[in-house]
Amino acid sequence: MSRAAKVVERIAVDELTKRQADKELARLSQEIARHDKLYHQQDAPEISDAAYDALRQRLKAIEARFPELVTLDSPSMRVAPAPSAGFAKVRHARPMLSLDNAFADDEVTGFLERVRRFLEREIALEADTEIALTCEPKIDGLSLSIRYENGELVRAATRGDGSEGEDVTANVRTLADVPKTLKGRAPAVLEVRGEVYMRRADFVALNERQAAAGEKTFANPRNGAAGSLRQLDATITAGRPLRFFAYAWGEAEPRAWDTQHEFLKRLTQWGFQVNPETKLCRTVDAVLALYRDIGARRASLPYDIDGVVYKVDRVDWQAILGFVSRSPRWAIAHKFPAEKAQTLLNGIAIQVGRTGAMTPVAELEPINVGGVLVARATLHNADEIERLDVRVGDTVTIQRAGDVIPQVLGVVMERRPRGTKPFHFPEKCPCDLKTAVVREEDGVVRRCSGGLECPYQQVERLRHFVSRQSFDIEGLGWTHIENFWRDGLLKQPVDLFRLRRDDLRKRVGWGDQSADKLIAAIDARRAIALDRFINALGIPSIGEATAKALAREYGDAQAWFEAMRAAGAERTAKPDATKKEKAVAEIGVEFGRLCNVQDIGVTTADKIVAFFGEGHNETIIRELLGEITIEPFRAAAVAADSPFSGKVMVFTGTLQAMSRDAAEAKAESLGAKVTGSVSKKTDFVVVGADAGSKAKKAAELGVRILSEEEWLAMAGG
Ligand code: D41
Repeated sequence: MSRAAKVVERIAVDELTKRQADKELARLSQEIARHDKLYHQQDAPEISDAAYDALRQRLKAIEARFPELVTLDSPSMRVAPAPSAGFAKVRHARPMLSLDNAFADDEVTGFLERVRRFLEREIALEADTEIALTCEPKIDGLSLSIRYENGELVRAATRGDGSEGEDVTANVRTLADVPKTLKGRAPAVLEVRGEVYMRRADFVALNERQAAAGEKTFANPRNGAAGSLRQLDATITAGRPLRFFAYAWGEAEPRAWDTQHEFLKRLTQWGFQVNPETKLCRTVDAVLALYRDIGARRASLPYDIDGVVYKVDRVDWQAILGFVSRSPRWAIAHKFPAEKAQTLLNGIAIQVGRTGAMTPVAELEPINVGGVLVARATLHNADEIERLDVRVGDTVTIQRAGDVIPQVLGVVMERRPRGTKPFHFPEKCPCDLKTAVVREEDGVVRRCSGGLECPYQQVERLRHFVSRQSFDIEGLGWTHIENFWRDGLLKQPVDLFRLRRDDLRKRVGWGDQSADKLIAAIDARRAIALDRFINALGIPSIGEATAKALAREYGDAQAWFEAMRAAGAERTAKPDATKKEKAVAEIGVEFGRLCNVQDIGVTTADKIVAFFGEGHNETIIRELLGEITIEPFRAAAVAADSPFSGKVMVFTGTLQAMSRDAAEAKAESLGAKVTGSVSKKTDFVVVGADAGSKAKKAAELGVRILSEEEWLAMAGG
């Protein structure tokens, strides 16, 4: 700071001359902008919050005295960005509609017939009038609405529930495909809608970078795009290879186009990217031929698509057709079927999970399935291998549908080479201990009996411990855990809280900053909610939902520990009862109480008390309690008057508006009980994209099925 500035600063606001005030405002603006940047973008503030507030207060006081000196770019005109409170909500001026799906050709024919009949009835369309359709590849990304006023980008929002999305303006401004200013003449107000996506090659490269840095990798380009866009720090988004195809408008004032294809042309003139595969088709035959052509070239396109969208080209007809619930009558998405492919089975590997469950995994000659390189597929379990008679060296048919793990459907018997041998499930764990494999009495699962000693289980348990639903340690990736485990830094959960900055910063690829960041992320989790803590323990059969039910029932950690010990003692005294009613009535109060918790029966109750009966588990918990505090369970306020109150719900398939986790949490907050499988007791099944057997089962049982849109509407957005 210069001497002169210092002198000015000492002058009370009341005594400043206008000239001095002008100078002082310029200086303050600059200072505030510099500190904003240090704080928000570099995470490296130089002054205390109080000192920063003092700068802003002085600026405001001077501006109040000399309003004529307030400039448009004064810090007082900007709202300081919230550091990490998530994204602000934005209401779309026009709702973002969803699309109906067609899978078979006759559903497309049916769609066109409905359109024709509707127009014949409403505007006496003549029978031989052509209804032209714009056909656009359906990009598998995430939809966005970008608002321009007088040609300037003012706001960008995610689709959200269609009515309200999240403000991602700062992030969207970093996309090269999105013009900040529209080229040429532009409407006074224009909302451009389209899809943010990532090219497959860019996605693979991003994942490689992420993995090398020990950061989270993404399952597919769509998740990569979503994860990259939804960054609170827009500088991270700026470094990600995001692209944008524009395809629709929301509010448009004035609208100077009469057809969709004309609008697409305008988009390119304004500076947007429009998918080059888009075609105008005049007959059903032309539409279906295009669908097959694009389908055949699907894998060689540089980005993922999951169908072709057909739109009635004329805007006046679109307006007459209108929409039903939230889908336009004038558009439909013709989806591609789940992709299948044949490839060579090079080997069968055995994966060991945190509870020792062993899953056979097919190691495949890598093959492109619907645009994604598949090198592994699940074989589910030993029985499945036997049923399919899959042998190493076989050519197998695999299938990939949406987000689900690819699976082996069967063997191409004609192509079986000579000399193959039936697969024998190993009798020893693949870990160094070579412990025996046991087959569970009641099922098909085989387990390594090594328990806590098995290195695979140790690593998996640690991964579970830090995972998002458990301790949720930010920035501690899977590769880190394996490396820390190998180097002896992390063997038991408690070691996490004993990691020292010095152990980290000395590691290859680490420095002071990354070490501090991880230590801070760990410290941030030294207080944890009871349900997360229970989940983190990784008790067999206890997942997120059951952990929550237990937390709700017992309230705080001490009460839960004591109840579990008492239940264990009761069970040891009466080990025979296995029927629930009998167990509840006869074994004892605490064991009975445990059996009555949601989703828990005698088998699960036994697993819980067995867990507490193991001395080393008691030790693990005791040590953890020396490092962390467990917060009592706080029930989310439950709305008693919601349509889901007291109902049993299942979510299946991929949801668009929110993650499955978030949707389930929302349902619970509305008083629903969320379960994983469909039965006669289920009240609602919410079906997202690519839903499989659960949706089918719901239909068979006559359970009420809700689309994502219906669910959102009933849940109040
Ligand atoms: O490529 C796409 N994913 C795409 C999505 C597209 N080319 N056009 C679309 N058009 C619409 C309407 C007709 C409603 C304006 C869409 C979507 N909607 C859409 N994407 C996700 C939900 C709806």
